[in-house]
Amino acid sequence: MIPGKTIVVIPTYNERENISDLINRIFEVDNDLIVLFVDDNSPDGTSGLIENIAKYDKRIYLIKKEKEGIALAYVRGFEKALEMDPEHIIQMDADLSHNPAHIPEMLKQAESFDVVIGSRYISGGSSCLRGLFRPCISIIGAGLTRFMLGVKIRDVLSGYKCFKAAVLKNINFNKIRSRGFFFQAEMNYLLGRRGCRFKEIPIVFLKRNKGKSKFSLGMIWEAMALILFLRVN
Ligand SMILES: Nc1nc2c(ncn2[C@@H]2O[C@H](COP(=O)(O)OP(=O)(O)OP(=O)(O)O)[C@@H](O)[C@H]2O)c(=O)[nH]1
Ligand SMILES: [Mg+2]
Repeated sequence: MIPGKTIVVIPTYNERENISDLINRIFEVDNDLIVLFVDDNSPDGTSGLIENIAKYDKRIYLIKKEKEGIALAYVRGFEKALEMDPEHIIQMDADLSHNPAHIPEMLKQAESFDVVIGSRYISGGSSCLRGLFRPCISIIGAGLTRFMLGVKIRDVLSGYKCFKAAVLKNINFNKIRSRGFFFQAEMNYLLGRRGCRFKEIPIVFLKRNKGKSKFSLGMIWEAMALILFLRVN
């Protein structure tokens, strides 16, 4: 791949324990990727660790900012990435739930589609989240979002995606209302309305081994309010 043509945007909040493994695994897959972390001043020192690694590795960038939630971390990351003029922008979580091994297939599919989504809910995909609560919230949330917003994507809340940079340039990020994980669905909705072509590829969503989840009940309320808002508008 041409160096610098794909930028991987990764939001981080208290992910210090996962950063080194994540970086190694990303570059094992593809040496020419650029990785842009967006850290909300994590109390565990995530940004300090990234800065130390970035001193010796020019493929790593960091945005440091105040705590504003995952949606605005993506927005700042996408804005910065677009300034660097890539062909593709990938987004993924820092906790190794999203296996970097899927990146080559994402980039292959991105030659023919505008947005490629790593999907747990198509044939060949799966989620290692156990218990009742989180898997149910995820599956019911995806179903409700699809039904209410008419978005024909099985894993509409997936946080593992690859965009053609050109399609992200057309999004007015000031219009984004989400602050939590519903950002993923809102982006799909906005891009769908702009006629983007989507492709889902199967992924195995792995359970995080280190660090803590930032998922909260408040995010569910926000998602429900936004589904209604977008539906009515
Ligand atoms: N910059 C920034 N990153 C965040 C914020 N909240 C979450 N993240 C990151 O966003 C990614 C997804 O968050 P997770 O806590 O893994 O959420 P989740 O995958 O729904 O929850 P688990 O499955 O339990 O891990 C991770 O890389 C987090 O570090 C935030 O407020 N700001
Ligand atoms: Mg996670």
